[in-house]
Amino acid sequence: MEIEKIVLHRLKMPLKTAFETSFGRLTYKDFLVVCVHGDGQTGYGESVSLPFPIYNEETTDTVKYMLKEFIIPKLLKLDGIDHPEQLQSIFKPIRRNQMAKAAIEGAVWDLYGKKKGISLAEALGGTKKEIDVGVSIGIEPGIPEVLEKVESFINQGYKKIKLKIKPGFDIEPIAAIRDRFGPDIPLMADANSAYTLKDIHLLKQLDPFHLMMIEQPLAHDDIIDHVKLQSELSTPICLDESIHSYEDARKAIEIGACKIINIKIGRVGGLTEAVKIHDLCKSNGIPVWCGGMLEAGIGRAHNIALSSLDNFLIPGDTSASNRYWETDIVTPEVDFLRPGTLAVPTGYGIGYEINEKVVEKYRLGTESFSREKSIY
Ligand code: OSB
Ligand code: MG
Repeated sequence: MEIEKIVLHRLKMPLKTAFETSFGRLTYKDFLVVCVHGDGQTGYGESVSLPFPIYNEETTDTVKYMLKEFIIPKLLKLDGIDHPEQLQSIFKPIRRNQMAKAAIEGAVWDLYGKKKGISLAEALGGTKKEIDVGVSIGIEPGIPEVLEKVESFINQGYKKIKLKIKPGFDIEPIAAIRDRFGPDIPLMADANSAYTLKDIHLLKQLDPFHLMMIEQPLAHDDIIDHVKLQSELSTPICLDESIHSYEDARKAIEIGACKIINIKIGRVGGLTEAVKIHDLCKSNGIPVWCGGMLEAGIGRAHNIALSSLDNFLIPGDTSASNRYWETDIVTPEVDFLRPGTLAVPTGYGIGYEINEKVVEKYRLGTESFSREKSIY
């Protein structure tokens, strides 16, 4: 595969409704669409970082900086690559910056699928034809608003309801959901690191609600304290923020820090690493699911392809485009095949076309980098 030209579009898309977590409130998504041109085809990737370093240390500006200064020059120097897996060794001298690496790696995987004439799901080893999906509900002003949202998403058919919690907004909303919708709705909580071990007694109060799991209750960089917490809780712990690599996952599993792992392609540096973590979890009997970063359509398409691997046993956060967007940047938009189920596309690569009109509508700027010269 020749990599001849790389184009970055910067987009700012307003969310239909604000999304609040324990670390902050988001009203728009600011991201990069990465286009990798080679052999007459174009592969697409999307940066999943947030505009602020509140989920991890990266931001859309740091992603852009890393791409421009270090990652793109490395790729344009190559004589071509045979397989996207080779990017891992090419990126190795660059520490961390997982979301920057993943944005371009995703585009190269798409290009690879297109060139081979296979879907991205097939290229990754996925076998599922359809995937079940859930939805993530942000912190709402009050319990009535939470109940209203839960009801609406259940009616739409979503197969997992994930509620963001934080100290002062945890036991009560969970109790209210169970009270109203019963013990059988698939319900989980995501704390985004809002608690410490001092809160063990509080977190234990969640056990009677039989949540599917509690996601990332403790610090974003911890696995040790999670072992202690898991030994005291019957609710399974799922790690999100703490897992940046296969090695992180191996250690967390080995010491018993979690029973489930949320895999986000951006957080772990790309699809190759995501598949490795999937395989590791599978061989250890740890179910995984695909997390979300409020992606637009390209990022959603990558998540769907990844979720077609067989150990994605729990519905992920990849909701339909209309959960967040007035109009998405792909066509067709990501939509249900049946309520709560998305089809895994069979077209080449990501299997969605780019809606250039929508990209243009939300575009703040474009930069192009080619083999001969870089135009800033
Ligand atoms: O912790 O999973 C998270 C969004 C932004 C940052 C972190 C998280 C989230 C979500 C939303 O929960 C998932 C989605 O719908 O994309
Ligand atoms: Mg999370």
